[in-house]
Amino acid sequence: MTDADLRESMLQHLKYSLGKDPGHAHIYDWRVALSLAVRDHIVDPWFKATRATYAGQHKRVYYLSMEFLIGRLLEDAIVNLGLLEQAKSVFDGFDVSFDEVLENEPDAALGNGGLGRLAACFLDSLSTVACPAHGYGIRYEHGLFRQRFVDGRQVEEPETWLTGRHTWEFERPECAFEIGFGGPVMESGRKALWQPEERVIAAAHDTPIIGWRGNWANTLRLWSAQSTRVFDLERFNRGEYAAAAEPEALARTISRVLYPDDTTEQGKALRLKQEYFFTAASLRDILRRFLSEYDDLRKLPHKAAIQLNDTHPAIAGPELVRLLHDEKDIDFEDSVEIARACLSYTNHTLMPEALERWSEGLMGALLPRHLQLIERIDELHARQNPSRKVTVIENGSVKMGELSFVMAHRINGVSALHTDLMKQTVFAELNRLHPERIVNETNGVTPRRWLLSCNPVLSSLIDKTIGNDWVGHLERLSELEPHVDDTGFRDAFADAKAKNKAGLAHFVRDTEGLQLDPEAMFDIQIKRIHEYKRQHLNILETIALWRAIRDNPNADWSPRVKIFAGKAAPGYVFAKKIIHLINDVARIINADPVTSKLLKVVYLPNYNVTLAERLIPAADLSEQISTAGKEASGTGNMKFALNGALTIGTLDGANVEIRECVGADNFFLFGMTAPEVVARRAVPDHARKAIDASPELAGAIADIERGVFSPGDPGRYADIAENLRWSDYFLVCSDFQAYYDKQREVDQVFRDRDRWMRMAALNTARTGWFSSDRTIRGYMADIWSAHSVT
Ligand code: 26Q
Repeated sequence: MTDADLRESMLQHLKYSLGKDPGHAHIYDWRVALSLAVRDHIVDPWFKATRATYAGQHKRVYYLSMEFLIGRLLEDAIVNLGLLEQAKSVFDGFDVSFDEVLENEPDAALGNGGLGRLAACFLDSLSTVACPAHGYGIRYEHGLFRQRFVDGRQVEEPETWLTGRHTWEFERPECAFEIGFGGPVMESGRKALWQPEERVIAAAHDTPIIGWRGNWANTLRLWSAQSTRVFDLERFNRGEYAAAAEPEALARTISRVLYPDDTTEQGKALRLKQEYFFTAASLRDILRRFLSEYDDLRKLPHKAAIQLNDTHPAIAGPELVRLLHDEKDIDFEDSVEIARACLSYTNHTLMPEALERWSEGLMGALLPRHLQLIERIDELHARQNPSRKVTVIENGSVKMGELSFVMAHRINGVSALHTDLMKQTVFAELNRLHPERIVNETNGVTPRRWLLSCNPVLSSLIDKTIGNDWVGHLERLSELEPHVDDTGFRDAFADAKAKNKAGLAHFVRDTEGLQLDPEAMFDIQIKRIHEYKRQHLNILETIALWRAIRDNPNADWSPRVKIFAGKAAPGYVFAKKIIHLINDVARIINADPVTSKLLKVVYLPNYNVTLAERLIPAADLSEQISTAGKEASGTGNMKFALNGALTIGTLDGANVEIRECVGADNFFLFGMTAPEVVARRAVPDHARKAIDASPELAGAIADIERGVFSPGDPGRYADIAENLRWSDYFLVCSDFQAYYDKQREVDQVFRDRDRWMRMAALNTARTGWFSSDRTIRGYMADIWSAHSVT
């Protein structure tokens, strides 16, 4: 496709799809016109892929996820189709900025964090490796809330990604299913007949997902909820306008908004409705597609692999059994076997409070037939495994992790450490019964978005050095390794980093009005705010460093910029306090004339995929400092390392494997290991002991308590200080000194810029294994028995 073709196609869309004359077109119009022109180029490979899958009767993968944190799609599609140069030159021809056009696209923020972003990377990789697949999820009207700060406090605002035209999707009015809730279960002979009392329609919306080089495209099918009744004309005619629209509004609430919690908001009926709504619609769609080609449902496992992204779609187990047994008359035990052979489950957390449970009361009220089936699944499992006692239902609640486990033929963790801990802790008993079921599939990230597009300067250096094959074969980055000894390469690598840092400094100046020294170390922690992720450890170290600089301003300090970004769940009071504290600390430190050349603190609001794409390429240091044993994997850690940032981190999640890949010399390790964490917690007064042993920590906490960062309101952070002193479950105090000391070592190394750049370049050269293409190939081989179509 030439520049002229793209230009022509875009002008056609501007005129005929948008009804705009180029002279009157706004950035929005250009963006939509370009998106539609690009989308046209996805349709043919998309059809080709669908036809090839039908023709070859290939097995399909179905990825069920409550969240797909996609971000923007335009640049991704352009890059994957190889149209970047053409698109740039088209806009050079008009007086329109291509960057502004790209930036006009809203982020599709249909996810909370890591789990949702992983699903989005998997979609990219499934298409890249030409694995026939569908993503299934919810078409939320409102994605994750927008975050603002008012006097340093987080304020949430609704997100509105669908106000303009959603250029990527195709509505499928013909593809709709009725989904039922509540009502009684009748007995008719030996058959159970569920008669739901409430019904909503799940309507399909398809987005094609194009893979690298445009060879294959899969479908992301998102369901939106609609009323079975349009509106009540009789009531309307009586003048009851609001009441007339009520049934419609009620049905739509199901797909109205993403739950903004990334642990579990226990027991919310609407959340359970969302889970069943999209899972049931997806399964009906899967069976419809299977039955359009085959007639023996017992063969379903040969043609469909259904992956549950965490327990959120766990109701798929009983629902599939219900469809097979109640509706297709297959024997109960056979139905369970068939369902299990199709289903597999990915676990993303071991924290007990984050494991989903639903009360039998709520489950029975909304999904009465499923509750019965879960009881039978429990009985069957007990009968087949009489020696041991594990049940899905316990003390009046349904444990979704156990349900997913017993209904899945494979259960996977997301990093080596996490999978081991899973075997030893939450699923120890079930693992003894079914030792073949648990496997590890270490997470990965798509190199298209997380290196090629977000870091064009580094990408072109890599292209020049080893050619451009690495984008589809990331392990080829290892070919950079011999060049790391070449000063010319190291200088070019350092230049790329410097350019990205200068870009970020401009951005921060424009958006926050803050001047950053681009020579300073950019030290970045970006992720959801959680006590286990320990942003408060980072800010305590920042305070301690500030105090040390003030005590000795003329010592040989390494200038640093501490950058934070991330959202807190609206109901997570402690996390919101941490945000407030960081903002307060930033205000005081940035205004200190003694230290301001050496230390700055920035909290960027509204962290999202797009902001991550800007920050990660500009990082020198990546903060991955969770309490060991708590972070299942992390994926930000991989993106930073790939983009040539060094990690300061604990032996947690995938940090362990990253360190093995890059080499211990190129990773700043500190802190307790997972078993040491368990032992330390048993030490009485562990926090007080750690504070007593560290004057730096004691000083930092005392400053917080004296109101140094909240003048006039010294009690503002009393609860944080108290938590640190008296409970400190996440062992911030116990790890503090090791962290502080390691940071001073980081300072030392950063002063030797050439040594630092060598380490940074080795991080890029040695992290090719963390491509999500590798992860997807692992799932295909170990879990799905699926194959690429070539
Ligand atoms: C569940 C029920 C009710 C309300 C909310 C939720 C909910 C929503 C999102 C529970 C959990 C999540 C998200 C979890 C998550 O993002 N986990 C992260 O998954 C990543 C991908 O595997 C890992 O890298 C991270 O370590 C893990 O924290």
